[in-house]
Amino acid sequence: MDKSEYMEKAAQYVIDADEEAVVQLAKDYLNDGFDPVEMIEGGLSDGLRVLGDLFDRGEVFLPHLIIASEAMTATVKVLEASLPEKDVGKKLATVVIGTIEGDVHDIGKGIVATMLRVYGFEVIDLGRDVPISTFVEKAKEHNADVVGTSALMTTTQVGQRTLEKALTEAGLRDKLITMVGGAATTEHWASKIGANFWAENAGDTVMKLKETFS
Ligand code: B12
Repeated sequence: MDKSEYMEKAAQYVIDADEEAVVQLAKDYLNDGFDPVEMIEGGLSDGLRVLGDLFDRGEVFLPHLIIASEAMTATVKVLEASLPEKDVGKKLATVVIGTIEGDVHDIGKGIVATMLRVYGFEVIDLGRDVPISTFVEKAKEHNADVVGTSALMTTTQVGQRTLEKALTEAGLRDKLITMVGGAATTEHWASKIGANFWAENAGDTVMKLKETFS
C-alpha cells in the first residue's frame, strides 16, 4: 500500500469507528517504514474532522463520536510508541499545557504534549477541563516558560482570553509565552486576545517553540 492509500483508509476506519481495523492499519503502516506523525496529523485527524461535520449535520450521533475518538486514541498510542525516546539530557523550556475550562476534548492537546516531549521540552500536562486558576497556579509553581491551552468549542475558547487577563493580574504575563490551539481557534483569535502564538497542529507547535527556545 502506498502512503496515500494508508491515509485514506485511516480516515475511513476512524469515520467507521472501527478500532480493530485502524489499529492494525497503523501497525502495518509502521512496518512499512512510514512516519507516525504523518498518519496522526493526516489520515486519523482528517477522519475525525469529517466525523465532526457529520455530527454537526445530525448524520451521526454522540455515541458514534465517542467510539471513534476511542479508536483514534488507541491508534495514536500505537503510533506514538514508535516515536524516538525523548532526549532527557535536554530541556529547551518548560511548557504547562491543558484543555481550557468547560472543554473535554483532549486528543489534540495530548498529541501536542507528546510531540513537545519528544523534541526536548519539559511538559506539564494538566489534562482537560482545567480551571483558569489552575493554569495560573501551575505556571507559577513550575516557573513555566510557556502556557498552552487547547479549545475545541466556540463556547470555551473565551477562557483563553480570560487566562490572558488572569496571567497579567498574577504578574506572570510578561515572564512567559502563551500559545493557543484547537479547532475553535485561529491565528486571528490568538492575536485578538494577545496570545503570543497560535499553531495549526503539533508539528507547527514544535517548529514555533523551537524557533523561540533553541
Ligand atoms: C472527537 C470529538 C469529541 C469527543 C472528544 C474525545 C476526547 N477525549 O477528546 C467527544 C465525543 C467526547 C466529544 C464531545 C463533545 N463534542 Co466534540 N468533537 C470531536 C471532533 C469530532 C474531533 C476533535 C479531535 O479530537 N480532533 C483531532 C485532533 C487531533 O485535532 P485537534 O483537536 O484540532 O488538535 C490539533 C490542532 O488543533 C492542534 N492543537 C490542539 N490543541 C492545541 C493546543 C495548543 C496549545 C496548540 C499550540 C495546538 C493545539 O494540534 C492538534 C494536533 O494536530 C470535533 C470536530 C472537529 N472538527 O474538531 C468535535 C467538536 C469539537 N465537538 C463538538 C461538540 C458540540 C461536542 C459536544 C458539546 C457534544 C455534545 N452534545 O455533548 C461534547 C463536548 C463536551 C464538552 N464539554 O467538552 C463541536 C464543537 C462546536 C463548536 N463550534 O463549538 C465539534 C466542532 C463538532 C461539530 N462540528 O459540531 N467530541
